[in-house]
Amino acid sequence: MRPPGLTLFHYPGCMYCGRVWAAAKALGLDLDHRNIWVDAEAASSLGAATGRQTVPVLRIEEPGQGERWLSESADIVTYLYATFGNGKRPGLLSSLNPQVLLMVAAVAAIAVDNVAQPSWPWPWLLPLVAFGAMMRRA
Ligand SMILES: N[C@@H](CCC(=O)N[C@@H](CS)C(=O)NCC(=O)O)C(=O)O
Repeated sequence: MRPPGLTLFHYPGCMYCGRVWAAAKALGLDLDHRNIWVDAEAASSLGAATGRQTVPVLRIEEPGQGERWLSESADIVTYLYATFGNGKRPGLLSSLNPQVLLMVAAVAAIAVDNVAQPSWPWPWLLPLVAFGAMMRRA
């Protein structure tokens, strides 16, 4: 379902946006979204509201209450679960900080690479898979 009044400001390849997309998918939300790389009007309203071009940012428009701009992927995920979760809790992909996830995957790859000394660098698929998971719908 498309929740009325919510718009996600994002751009492609943004790891932190991937975290929000993962939460939205888990909750069955089809968030309205604006890519600030191609939508100059979105970029300028984001800049005017937050003073930055950092994404993700969720614009929340509530009838009679104006609009609110929610930055920080973790806060957006918390808001989505609190509003639409019906008691559900965020899954691993949306709870983990993407940079931590990538670092853990890279350390695991180095460890496997050192221990198993494989002839083909398959352990490096780990960070690639982690990165791909975060980029979904980015
Ligand atoms: N702590 C923020 C980090 C957001 C962040 O670093 N976003 C990157 C893209 S993934 C960004 O917009 N960088 C460009 C900028 O800050 O101008 C969050 O969790 O939302």
